[in-house]
Amino acid sequence: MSATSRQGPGRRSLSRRGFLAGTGSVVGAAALGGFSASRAAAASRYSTPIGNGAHAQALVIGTGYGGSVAALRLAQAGVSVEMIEMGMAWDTPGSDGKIFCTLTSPDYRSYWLRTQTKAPLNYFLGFPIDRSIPKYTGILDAEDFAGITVYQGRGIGGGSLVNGGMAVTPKRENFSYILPSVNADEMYNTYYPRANAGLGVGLVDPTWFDNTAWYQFARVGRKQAGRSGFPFVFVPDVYDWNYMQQEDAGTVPKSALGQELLYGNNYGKKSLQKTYIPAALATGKVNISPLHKVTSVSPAPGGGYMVLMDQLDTSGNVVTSKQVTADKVFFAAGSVGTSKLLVRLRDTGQLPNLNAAVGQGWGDNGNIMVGRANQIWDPTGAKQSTVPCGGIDNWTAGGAFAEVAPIPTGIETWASLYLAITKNPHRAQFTWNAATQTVDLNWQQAWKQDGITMAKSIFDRINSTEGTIYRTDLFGVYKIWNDTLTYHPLGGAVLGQATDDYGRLAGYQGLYVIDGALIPGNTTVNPFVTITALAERNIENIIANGG
Ligand code: FAE
Repeated sequence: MSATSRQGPGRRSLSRRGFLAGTGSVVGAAALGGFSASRAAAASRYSTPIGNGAHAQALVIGTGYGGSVAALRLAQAGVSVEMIEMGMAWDTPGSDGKIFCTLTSPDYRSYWLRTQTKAPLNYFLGFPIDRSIPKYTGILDAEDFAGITVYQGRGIGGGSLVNGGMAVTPKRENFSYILPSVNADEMYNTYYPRANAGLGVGLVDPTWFDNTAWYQFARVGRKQAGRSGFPFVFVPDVYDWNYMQQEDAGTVPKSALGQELLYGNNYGKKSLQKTYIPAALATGKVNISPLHKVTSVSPAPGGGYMVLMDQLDTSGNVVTSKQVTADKVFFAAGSVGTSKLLVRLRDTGQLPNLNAAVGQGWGDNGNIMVGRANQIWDPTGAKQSTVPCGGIDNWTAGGAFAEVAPIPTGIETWASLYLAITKNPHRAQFTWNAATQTVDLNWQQAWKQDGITMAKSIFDRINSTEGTIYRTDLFGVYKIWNDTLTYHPLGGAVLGQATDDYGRLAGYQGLYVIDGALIPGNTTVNPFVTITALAERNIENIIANGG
């Protein structure tokens, strides 16, 4: 049954009883078992795009973490939900029999409407490695702003399709820095555990870690961190660790051990396509429309909201435009997507009552990448799992938490690669540019220097202890730091500023933000567990209060 109806607003109220009745199912059933059946159901659901003129009780823009939590919990409370996703469904294999391509052979599926790849690690031994690809609605968007490239996932599942799956709950003592107005007790007692369970978070088996060739690179990272006096912590992940051990044993097709990184994962990763989304679809109250891009939201004459969207083909052309109505609209288009939409809608007159905080408080989670050249007796291994599982914690003393990342090229590189999350204090703002009809972001590349300084608090010391140097051949010619990107956009519609303390947008009833845009720029660790937990907290309050 389609989630769409034409009956008009207010058919069912959101009720606490309905919400509570449904909450138990996602964690056990969807996160851990019944995956194939759910996936099959999901595939058939994706093929019913929303009709022009349709009415939805709740419309969710985007299918990443915030959107998936919202859809599931609303549906469990009895609300019909239409999810609108600009990217593809990613449920159909290509001619190679695989849904996703590998890191080392990126093809048309790799990038969102680009004619050349834009790999974060774009040089090797000083040579550029980007290559031409056909323009296609691929899975990874490298969205360029003046001072930074923001990587984002495109498709049903949002960032969960492309990310490393590192599922880190921040240290409790850092929580007031991340979300100062949110009750930490509630988050750590209820919503972080709920998010971790719903996402299927787990840890690598330490005995296997200690022995497998696939994590030699991480063991080198641990040894060197220890020799310089830094704590090394295991980082949980949503990858199915048992599956990875079977990959190692050669009994199942490889994904983490088969160079699948950045452009999707065919087997072992529990993306949202295996957890929250099938659970939402299993309620029978959720419909998803892939390749539909929301372009406008404005008050509808009879109440509720009018939502305009373009249906795209796989070259990015508009096939048709649709106009639908919805009682309530949830912005879950990601930090950048939600911020761009809201800023444009406010400043072009569709949602003029949105306040001045919309567009502000955007940060890069302090992302900085760097490589080190190891001594000849410290090889990092030709075999490298694409799933990082450990990090170096120097947050309190130096403002940096650095993950030991793989370089899964299949050859020995003697390189150690890191993604550092730093306490970079700079925050940027999105603004509407009437001349170019675009939303600009005023981030400056020079601001990354603060993050570099913090990352150096770890790596200068390790280099000194080990007698090693930085690699200069991975991000350009004689370029040490990758200071041009982020994988972790956060903010732009900050909780308690652009919205109330639960994501209700100021100025309008029935409009909500429920994604990374709520978080003001930094989570001290990788962000998606916090985005999920905050969404769980906010949607519970929204449902309990009838919206
Ligand atoms: P997100 O997941 O980005 O979902 C937004 C969705 O909205 C996307 O599917 C968009 O296509 C869609 N959308 C946007 N605009 C529109 C529109 N106008 N109409 C319709 N649909 C639209 O948002 N985080 C971690 O915690 N651990 C990691 O290991 C990690 N690794 C990462 C690696 C990479 C390469 C990348 C790109 C990100 C990584 N992240 C990681 C970040 C994480 O994926 C990101 O914080 C979350 O996905 C953000 O969740 P949201 O719900 O905010």
